[in-house]
Amino acid sequence: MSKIGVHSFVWSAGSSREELEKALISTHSLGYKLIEFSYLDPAQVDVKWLAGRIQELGLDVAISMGLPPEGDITSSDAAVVANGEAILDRAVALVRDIGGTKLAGILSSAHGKQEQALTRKGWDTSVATLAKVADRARSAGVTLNLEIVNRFESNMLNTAAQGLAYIRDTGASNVFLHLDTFHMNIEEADVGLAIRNAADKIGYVHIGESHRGYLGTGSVDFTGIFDALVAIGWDDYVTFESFSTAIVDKDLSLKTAIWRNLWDDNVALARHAHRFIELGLETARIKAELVTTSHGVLSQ
Ligand SMILES: [Mn+2]
Repeated sequence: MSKIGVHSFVWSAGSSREELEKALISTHSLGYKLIEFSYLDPAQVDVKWLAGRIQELGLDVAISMGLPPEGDITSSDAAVVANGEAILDRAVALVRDIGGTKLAGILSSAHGKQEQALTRKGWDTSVATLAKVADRARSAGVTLNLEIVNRFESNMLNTAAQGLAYIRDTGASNVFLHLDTFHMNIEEADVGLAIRNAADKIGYVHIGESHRGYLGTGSVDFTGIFDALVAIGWDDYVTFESFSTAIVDKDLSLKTAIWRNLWDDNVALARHAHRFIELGLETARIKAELVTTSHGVLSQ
């Protein structure tokens, strides 16, 4: 069985109890095993209640976030870096309190288009800061999964290879890559090869189409991706991520440039995505078996 998750923004960008409950029920009833939430402010959301509902439904949970400009840990301003470190610590605490183990997203730099190239000093500041957060995250049982995003959303980690170099520099054992097929489709020379090359450091995977809508209706090479995931023995979550103007999170919709309506019916979308991912992985497994099995041509 494949472990398939869904980002809560497929359901709603709201964080009222009613909206969260609806997102949980929809996730569960369509057969998804994990729900991913963008960072939720514990001052606004009853985290204890939410953790209880997640557990009652037998779901897993992940939290994702992107650092804001005022919390950019590549900054030369120590106050900005300290703010970013505190934001990351709060997110780690939320993952722990909500019953999860994975913090994902853009954790090493600000999320958004930058006007300047990253400097060596910026890289080093980020590595040193994230290593400290990782140390504390370890005692909370939380891994940090660095989302590799395209050039328009960060000036830091745009390819899996860059992410591997960053992880090496942190020296931390609980820092991994969070790969996303939408971003990889833009930046990687070969998405399948990139997955194979990063195999032992992949911690989390987003499945998204090139226009962020229905899977299979854009230009992402899902055959190559599912083949690679099967080849590396990936047995952890792949999470469906899709955005449309039908559901708008003020901050994230602007940063990810969601200007078009790719769908209105989120139930139809999510049902299709689950079937698409499950069948894609199953087909890749059958292919892998076929090319390694030598059923005889000889009759008895
Ligand atoms: Mn993503």
